[in-house]
Amino acid sequence: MMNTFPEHFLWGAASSGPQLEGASAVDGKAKTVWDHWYETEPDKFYQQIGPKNVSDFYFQYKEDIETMKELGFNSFRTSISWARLLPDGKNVNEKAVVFYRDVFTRLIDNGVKPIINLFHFDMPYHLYVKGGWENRDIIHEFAFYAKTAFECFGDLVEDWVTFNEPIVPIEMGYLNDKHLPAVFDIQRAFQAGLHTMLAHVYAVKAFKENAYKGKIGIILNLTPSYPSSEDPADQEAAKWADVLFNRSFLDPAVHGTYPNELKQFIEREQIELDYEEEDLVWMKQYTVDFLGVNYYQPRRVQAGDTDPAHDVLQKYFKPYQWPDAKMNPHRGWEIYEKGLYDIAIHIRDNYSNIPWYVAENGIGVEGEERFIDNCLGEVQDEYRIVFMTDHLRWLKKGIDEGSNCFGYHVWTFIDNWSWLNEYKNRYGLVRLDLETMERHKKKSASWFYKLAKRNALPENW
Ligand code: BGP
Repeated sequence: MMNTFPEHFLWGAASSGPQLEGASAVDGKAKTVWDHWYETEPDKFYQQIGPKNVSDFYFQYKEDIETMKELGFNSFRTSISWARLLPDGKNVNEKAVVFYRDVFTRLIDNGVKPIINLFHFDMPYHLYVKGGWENRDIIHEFAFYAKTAFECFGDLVEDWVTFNEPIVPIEMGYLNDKHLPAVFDIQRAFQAGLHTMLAHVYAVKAFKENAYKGKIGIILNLTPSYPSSEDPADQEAAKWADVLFNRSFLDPAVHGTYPNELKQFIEREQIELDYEEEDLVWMKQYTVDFLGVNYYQPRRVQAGDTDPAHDVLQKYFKPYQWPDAKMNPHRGWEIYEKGLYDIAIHIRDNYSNIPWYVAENGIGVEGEERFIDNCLGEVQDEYRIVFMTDHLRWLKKGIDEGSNCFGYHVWTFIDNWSWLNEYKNRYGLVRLDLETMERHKKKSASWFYKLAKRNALPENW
């Protein structure tokens, strides 16, 4: 049928340990960089809400998993907390094993396939103080953690992800002040980025060499780069934005090599990178089985400045505000549904049509209590339904034209804590009452149920 998705299409939501679990100082979990940052600079956090007791999944997961079933989910992605599973980096925390095993077992028993990610921005603090991604030791620390997770949960989990948006801690921490270490240093950014990629490669190697069952992939935030005009200088700018922000992780993960343009950039900017020859051998050999793509917004760019004041990237491209852009004013992100189709076709044509899924797509809205219907007591989030429908239409077109997409996950299930905005913008299909930690389904929850159960867009319901 025209608006029906492929058989066994995955429907569900994405979240992460640090944004959903809470209990950040409970049952032996060690501190992450976020716990540390909040302890030292709480003013940096919106309304001073820190990571400690977010969304309460650690205590309410049994009921929450029942709710997932009521929403029609057949899959759910979250992450294991490295600092919970291996508080000192070496010894397994049995309480974490019990918790995660029960979560995964209940998901499976409720017909919800767990897709389990190993890293969602939550570096253990004891590793951060040793240099975090800048210290080569992190590669082996991460591979050890990955192997521990495969050993502890490999009988339950068959769909593994190494990283969510590995570029974000680099971009936001080494070229911005939104994640720690909050510096602007292109040399450090590239070294940390290379170590992140190698940590991924050595984790995939551990997975394949030990022949664990299932598949392993990576989740990237692919932002298609659109030039502001036909002018060759603007076109060139879009190419650089794509090389730096998409291909820097996409090419090595899928093709096993870095793009030549990235090597040119490194030479031109005189960036010195430490690595070992065999790293590149393993990178070539241990590519991913599948890709997750987080898509919220496109990147619009124009030609850069010849002599930028301090931001070296501005030589290559500058942001461009398209006057016709439809914006989500709460997040300041452009809404451009066709971007999802462009991604689908790009993966089909340039990335061997590798199996992929939409691992995050959603809309964050401030002040959602405005939309609570007094009789129903339910947030009437029509805008979220429209947002998902419009993106799904473009996704469907990409699938119809042969792109190998196997699922769609909305960000998110229950309103989550966010890195930069805490609970300012709400993304969930289910509303979280911050006072009581009670959950209330929004209108989009019953809409999502129909979508998932009929495996089709609304015209076929
Ligand atoms: C993605 C992250 C998520 C989530 C989402 C929404 O980039 O993977 O962790 O936070 O963005 O963004 P935000 O919370 O900043 O509004």
